[in-house]
Amino acid sequence: MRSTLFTLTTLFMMYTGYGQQISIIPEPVKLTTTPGHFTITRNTPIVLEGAGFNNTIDFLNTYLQQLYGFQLKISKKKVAGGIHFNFKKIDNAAEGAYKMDVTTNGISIIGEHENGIFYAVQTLLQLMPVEKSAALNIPLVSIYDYPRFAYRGMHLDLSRHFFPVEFVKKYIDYLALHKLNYFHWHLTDDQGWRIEIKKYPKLTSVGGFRNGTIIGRYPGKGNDSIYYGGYYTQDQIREVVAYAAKRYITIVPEIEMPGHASAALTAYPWLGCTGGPYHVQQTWGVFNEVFCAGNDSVFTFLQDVLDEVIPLFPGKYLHVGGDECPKESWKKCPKCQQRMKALQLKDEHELQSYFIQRMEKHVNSKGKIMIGWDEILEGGLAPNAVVMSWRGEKGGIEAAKQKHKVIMTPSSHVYFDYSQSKNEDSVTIGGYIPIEKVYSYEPVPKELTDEEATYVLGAQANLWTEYIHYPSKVEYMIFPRLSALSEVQWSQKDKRNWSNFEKKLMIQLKRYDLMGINYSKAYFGLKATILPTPDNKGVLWYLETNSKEGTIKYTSAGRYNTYSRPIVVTTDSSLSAVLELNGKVLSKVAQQFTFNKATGKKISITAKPADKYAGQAGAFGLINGARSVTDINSPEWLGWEGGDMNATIDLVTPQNISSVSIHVLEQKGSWIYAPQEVEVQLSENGTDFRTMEKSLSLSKEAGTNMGTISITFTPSTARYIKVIAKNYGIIPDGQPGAGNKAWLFVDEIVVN
Ligand code: TNX
Repeated sequence: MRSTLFTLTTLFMMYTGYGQQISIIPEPVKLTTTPGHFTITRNTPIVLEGAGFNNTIDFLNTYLQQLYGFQLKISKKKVAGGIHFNFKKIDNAAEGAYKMDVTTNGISIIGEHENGIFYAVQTLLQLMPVEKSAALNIPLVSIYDYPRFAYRGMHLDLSRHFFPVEFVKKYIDYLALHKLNYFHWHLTDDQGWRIEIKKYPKLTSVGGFRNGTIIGRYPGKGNDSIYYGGYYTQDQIREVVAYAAKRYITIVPEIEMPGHASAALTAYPWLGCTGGPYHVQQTWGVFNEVFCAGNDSVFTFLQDVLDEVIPLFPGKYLHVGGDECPKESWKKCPKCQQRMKALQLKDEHELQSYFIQRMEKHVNSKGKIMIGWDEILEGGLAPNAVVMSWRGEKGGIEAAKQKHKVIMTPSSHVYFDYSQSKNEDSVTIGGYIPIEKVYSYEPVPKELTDEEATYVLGAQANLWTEYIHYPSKVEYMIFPRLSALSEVQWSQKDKRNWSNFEKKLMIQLKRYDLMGINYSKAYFGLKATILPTPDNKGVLWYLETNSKEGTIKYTSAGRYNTYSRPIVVTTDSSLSAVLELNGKVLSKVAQQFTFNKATGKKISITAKPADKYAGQAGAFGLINGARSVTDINSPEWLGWEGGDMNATIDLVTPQNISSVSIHVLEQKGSWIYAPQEVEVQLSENGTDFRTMEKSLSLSKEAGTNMGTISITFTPSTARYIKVIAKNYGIIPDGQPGAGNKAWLFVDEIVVN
């Protein structure tokens, strides 16, 4: 028996008597430790007190074989000193609960269900040393654990880029190791149809391949003209489903409708409103090639497709997409218009809603629950649908208030296609979601009452693969953010602690090394932030790193200096810095500063930008002397979805001013528009403003999507400058994203 005197319960990092760190991700509900350890050797028996442990034992033995070079044998007899598996009821715990006790006499694992036993083993793997040759000393612990959320998902887009079955299985293993239980398999989109449908073979033979792919970031530097594609046969799908089931992972297949349908329309042009011809898309974005909503044969086709898909996936959910469906072609299509008239639908949003509701009836009739992206809220929600909230939390909040189940997957926190570093070398879709931002995500929005909160099934991260061509890049994008995600999904809210997680992460990364995983080292990179100086006479270039090793050096006037405190910048300058270890550069950052009368002064804005484009150090980013040099993929941008920029700069002292300009992004394919109009007002006291001039002429910079809007006026003296940039409004017909709110992106306001 263990003496409680020696039992140490702590939320924080733990060491065993032998100095081995205990680092379990996701953090369990309850963990107590005692000095000492139990050693697993090749002779340690696995003792089964029941049946139904095969999946778990196979997983454990495969892991041991791969990492430590041996497997364990199963003992028929109840011998002491082994790893004991047993089923027992665990009171008041959620599905997937387990208990594990490691004593000097062996390991006891109990669970209520098979998945609990499986999760216990995932925890056990994390108690093993991260050095290959070390003895498998397992610290003495007692753990009681169960998940916070029933839905713990991770998505993978196989349409934009295709990955072989072997890699999909590896991906599933990664999810299992982090105690996730849903894999959202995005199988169809504009750039490729990836699932065999026997009744419609052209979906894959034609729709599964494209004649080229855009080079570089959208809008791209040409096309590689390489025939590209692939698909999964139904046999392969069954194989993957079975593989996932052995890891207690349910696959949610996604068959996109009514938008993102170019690949299907290319295969069968009669599915579209115009009859084509269509082509499998070679670039990224949102396209007007959508399923016709006025033609009954289209519904028959989609039902046939689902009738082949549904039997392949035993899980209860089927995802029908529903996102980003432009209404262009429906507006021009006589059949769609006829349908709207006949059903007295007031607009195309109601037609989309009709489309989804009609499909839901079919899905429900087959005993499945339909999931859709949050656009399915527009025009009326299908009665039994589960909503995946991706455009922030809004959709999830609204759905939960309507008593619909929701899965939170906001692009502000869990889009793993976004950069995890501010100075990312490789091409990504944009944005900036470092691991700490993922970790900070709370899936239950505070706007919900306790009762409404029960509709939140859980959370999921998405990996869209526009800019992810190879498995190694998939790993780079999901790791180590997957570790943070797993605590968001599994751990109790009061058990989540960033500084504790940071310590555990150091061990987790070593485990990833042991497993040969290609993870991002952004966490250790140099981070640069531009901050105001207390006297508003310049800006501070603040450098930091989480790396315990290396020295930060920066160049100034052509020579290296060791960084010790924020660098004060007061004039135009070009700075660069490195994190250096033994002459090797681990990470680098560079920044160009261009000064004007507003740089480093004070600023306030009325309407806050969107969470995911909130800028560096908030609104100060607009007057920090720094601009984006890399189009959308820069943390310099502040972005408003549908809203205006209304900024007031305080120059601290009155100055003579004759021009104001703002630097903006115009990338229509990504729904980002230059403002309709920019207005400048001046004031001496900050209350009474006089309007100077308005301007709407954008002068574009050659070779980029960026440009400047300048307002010049008769020189005037003022201390306060109000700059109002009016959002473009609703995206016009004929453009990608027509009918949606345009984004306004601004990175700098220049006053001269
Ligand atoms: C939006 S999230 C999409 C995808 C893109 C992704 C890129 C969603 C439902 N639709 O089609 O790949 O953005 O981040």
